[in-house]
Amino acid sequence: MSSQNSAPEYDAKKVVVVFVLGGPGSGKGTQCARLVRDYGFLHLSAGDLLRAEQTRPGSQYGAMIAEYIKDGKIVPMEVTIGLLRNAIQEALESNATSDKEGWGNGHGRFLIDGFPRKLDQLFKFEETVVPAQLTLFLYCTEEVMLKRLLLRGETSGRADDNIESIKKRFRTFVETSMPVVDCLRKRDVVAEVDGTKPVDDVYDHICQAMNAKFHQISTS
Ligand code: UP5
Ligand code: MG
Repeated sequence: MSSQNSAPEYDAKKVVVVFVLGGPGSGKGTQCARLVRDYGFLHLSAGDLLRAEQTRPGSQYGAMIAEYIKDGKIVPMEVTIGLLRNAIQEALESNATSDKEGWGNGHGRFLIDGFPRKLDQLFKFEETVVPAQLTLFLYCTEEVMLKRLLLRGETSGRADDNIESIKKRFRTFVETSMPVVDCLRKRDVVAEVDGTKPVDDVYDHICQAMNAKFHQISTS
């Protein structure tokens, strides 16, 4: 890592990062799946990476991650940033992506979903890994998010899709994660999207923001 010389590890002109933020159940994962299909981005969900690390045999963080996720608390950033950084590096080195548009020769495009969730994570990630070029923020009411998560909880098997954990996740989002969105807003790099609308409408709005930012990037 390049933290010692204070320059980010990747050049933001080559490694394009879009943060996808929003409350629990606002639709981040759903919208990212569509962006992967149409824009040649790789989807890195911080929550998915943490859940995979939690169940990885031999992981020293498994028990800690499980406890944090159930309580809707934010896992220490060293763990999450390490997982994201490894995933970025692997993708850049992988032959699987090298022939895709926007990829190869150290270039890549990443949707970072559900991260950063705390201001210190934002600063550390951009100082040591790479700054993001755009943030998509899905705003949504807690009433709508609660309904979606309880419905998903009937089949998801996620340890945090239950009413106790959901309430904690909402509180953490308002108290700890919204300051990240506010900070990015001051830099004028946030596309605000109404996440309460039907999936297709939300996606149309996201595409407008993506096309405005990355004129030539759509592959569809
Ligand atoms: N759905 C989606 N969009 C819809 C729409 N427009 N209309 C109707 N229904 C819609 O969607 C949720 C559900 O809603 C689905 O059933 C979907 O079909 C439906 P989804 O796209 O999954 O929403 P998403 O925003 O991705 O919800 P998720 O539950 O994944 O959000 P969280 O932010 O809570 O979860 P995440 O996995 O990111 O994090 C989980 C935990 O990991 C955190 O609470 C925290 O403990 C930990 N974590 C960290 O510690 N650090 C990190 O950096 C990241 C996570
Ligand atoms: Mg998700």
